[in-house]
This record gives sequence, C-alpha cells and structure tokens, in this order.
Amino acid sequence: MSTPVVAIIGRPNVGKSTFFNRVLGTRRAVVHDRPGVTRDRNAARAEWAGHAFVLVDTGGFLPAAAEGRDAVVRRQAELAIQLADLVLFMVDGLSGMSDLDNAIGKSLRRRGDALVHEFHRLGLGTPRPISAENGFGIGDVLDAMIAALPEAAPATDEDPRTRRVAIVGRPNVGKSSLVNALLGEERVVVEATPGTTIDPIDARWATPSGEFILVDTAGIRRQAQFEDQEECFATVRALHALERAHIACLVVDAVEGFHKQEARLAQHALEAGRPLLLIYNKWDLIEEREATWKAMTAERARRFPSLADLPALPVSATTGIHLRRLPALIQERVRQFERHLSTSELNRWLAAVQRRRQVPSTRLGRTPKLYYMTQTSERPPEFTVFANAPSHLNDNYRRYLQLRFVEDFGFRGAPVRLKYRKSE
Ligand SMILES: Nc1nc2c(ncn2[C@@H]2O[C@H](COP(=O)(O)OP(=O)(O)OP(=O)(O)O)[C@@H](O)[C@H]2O)c(=O)[nH]1
Ligand SMILES: [Mg+2]
Repeated sequence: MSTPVVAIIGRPNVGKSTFFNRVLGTRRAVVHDRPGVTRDRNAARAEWAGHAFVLVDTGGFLPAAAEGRDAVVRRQAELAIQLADLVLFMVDGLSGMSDLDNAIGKSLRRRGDALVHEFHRLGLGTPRPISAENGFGIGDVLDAMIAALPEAAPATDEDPRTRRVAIVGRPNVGKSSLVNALLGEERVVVEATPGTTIDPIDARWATPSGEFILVDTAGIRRQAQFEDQEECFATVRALHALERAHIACLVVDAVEGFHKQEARLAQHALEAGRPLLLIYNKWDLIEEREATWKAMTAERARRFPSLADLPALPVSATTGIHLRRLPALIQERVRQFERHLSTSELNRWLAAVQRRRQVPSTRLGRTPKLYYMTQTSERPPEFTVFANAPSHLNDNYRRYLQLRFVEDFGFRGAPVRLKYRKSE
C-alpha cells in the first residue's frame, strides 16, 4: 500500500514550516511523535486519526521566479505539487490576499487538485482558518485533509502472493549492485558516485524460497541540503517504495558501519510496520571477518539498543559472499509479517505472563484487570489487550508485556504492536 503525499504550498512567510512542525510534533497527531527519517527537514511521515501520510514542506513559492535560488525553490514546489495527492495551499490570514496568492492559486486551479485553502475568491473550495503557531484549527484541517485523500491503494494488478522487497540505504552502499547480483544480470545502473539511482525500480526475482519483487531505490542521505531538492523527492519516492513493500532490506556499507542514518531508516521501516533485514554489504573488503562481525554487532547494540535484535547478514554483491542465504532469510521475515495467532493461544499466554508477574496496583490501590487479548490487525501484526482500566496499567508493566510477548512468540526485531483498550 502506498502512503498518500500531502504538500504544503504557499508564498514565503505564511507559516508553512510552522504548520509542518506542528503536525509532526503535536501531541494531537495520533501515534507518531517525531519520525526520525525522511528526515531531511522537508518531508516526513505523519499520522492523523490512524491515517498515515507523507507531509512535504516547500520553500516560499514564487511562480514567476526564473533564476537563482528562487527558481530552485519554485521548481521544488512544482515537483511537490506533481508528486502530491493533495495540496494544502496556505495563505496569510492577517495580511490578506496578495497577487502572489492569486498567481499560485491560478497554477493550482490548472492542475485541478483537491485543496484546503484560504480565500473564497480564489474559487478553490472552503477556506479553513488556522494558526500554525498556536495550533488553532489544525485538527479540523487534518480531518478535512484525511477525508479528501484517496484511500491508500493496494498494490495494483500483481499476484497477491508476490512479496515486494525494498532495498533501501544510504547512497553508494551497493544497493543496485546487490540487486544485479541477486538477479544475475546487469539490470540496474551501478556507479562509483553516489546518487546513481533516482527512481525506484522493480524486478522479479525467482528464488528457491519463492518469487519476490526486488525494488531498488535511491540512496537516502543524512540531511538533504536546500540546494538539493531533487534528492529530497528521490528520498520521498524511496520511502514510498519502502512503505509499499512487504519487507525492507536495509543495506549498510560494512566498511563504514551502522550509524545514525541507518538507525533512522530502520526506525522508519519499523514505524511503517515493515519487517527489516540488515544487510552489511562489501564484506569482501573486510579482514578479520569474525572479530569484525562481533564488534559491529556489539557496537550497534550499544549505540542503538532497540535495534540490537534485528536480523543481519554480511554479504558481498561483487564476490557473492552469503548471497544464497538471502532468500530464506527474507522468506522468514515475510512469514513473521503475515503471522496470525489464535485468540486461544494469546489468552493462554496472557494468563501465564500474569502468573509470572502480577499486574501492579496503582497508588490509589486500584488493580487493572486484563480480560483478554486478540489479534486486531494483520500485515503488520497488531494485538489488543482488553482491560477494565488501561490507563491504570503502568509503563513498566506494559514494557514487561511487550518484551515477553516478543520473546515468547519469536517476534524479535519485527514491527509488532501491542495495544490496550477499555472493555467492561
Ligand atoms: N568492494 C565492493 N564494492 C561494492 C560492493 N557492492 C557495490 N560496490 C561498489 O560500490 C559502488 C556503489 O554501488 P551502487 O550499487 O551503485 O550503490 P547504490 O547503493 O545503488 O548507490 P545509489 O544508487 O547512488 O544510492 C560501486 O562502485 C560498486 O562497484 C561490494 O560488495 N564490494
Ligand atoms: Mg543505486
């Protein structure tokens, strides 16, 4: 499924970035606090009322700009409009309509997009007053936006049994080389310079563990610089491909190691509910392999404890080291993603963990009761525990349940969610 894209457009200084930050940072945006990735300042995954979307911030739009920085910004805004499923056209409610608003409105009308905008006179629909600064009206705008967005479309005419595997990672780590090596042909372009792949490319991959679609994607850099808006959109498309995939292979350059950017991408995949496999490529360049592997794994666990359990494999796209092991590992991840647990085994488990460690009482002496548990969603798996007063269940105990659950059902390193709901 692909996540819809929402672009914020408007002339300079109307508060686009304030809005952007507020939507990503606000407490009212359900579930997601600040996502670590997209992760340049310009685009990020957000959620509102259970609907995910990619929000793209743009620079101030000057439709007539023909050269210099303004032209770069204009082109960036136009790209954003092209890419977007919905455009939020922001204007300044204090200073009123300007010629610029008119010009931007004109170019938007030509495109015939769904719009949430300011002024009636622009003839673009119902205007919505907000304050990005203090949050007034933002919830209403987001509600209207969600209502106007297309339903996330299921992956087209593919055989529903075919699994999509997104190959993601920083530029130049060897993603395209890996795809070629796995396919056994020069299918995608490989170059020694970063930024070679720009658009996601699909390729069928038949393996002893079944057929997959490999999706080669653009490298995702640490922080897209302002001059580099093309890259920002390559990033958005790469993240899109990741979210459309069933599983993500995060390619790491073994020589350079696993750093913050890798952690951000891993987090992004897990937040999007995608199981993850780490692939340390360029293993041919490593000496003292066994010791290096141990040190690398320990280092990752130390710096990013929540990512310590991710399955990982060292490979070499150029010499072929361990490539044969990939299909089975990927298949295993797919199985985890599609796992279904019966309500009876879940409830046996829920009773057993409570026997091992009792639910603690609150300071006022109330003991929350956990009634039962059931799988409430698939791909990714999500489970809900029904309780009389979930708010009385402390974080410590929730962590305990999560850890035990992951451990007992073999969900290590998988994007599994445990939720709590009130039930009488
Ligand atoms: N030694 C060695 N070099 C590799 C390996 N895999 C890729 N390379 C080299 O790394 C460079 C980048 O390879 P690409 O496959 O283009 O990397 P990419 O991740 O697709 O790069 P972008 O598309 O720019 O993000 C090329 O010079 C490759 O030859 C490997 O396993 N070992
Ligand atoms: Mg590439």
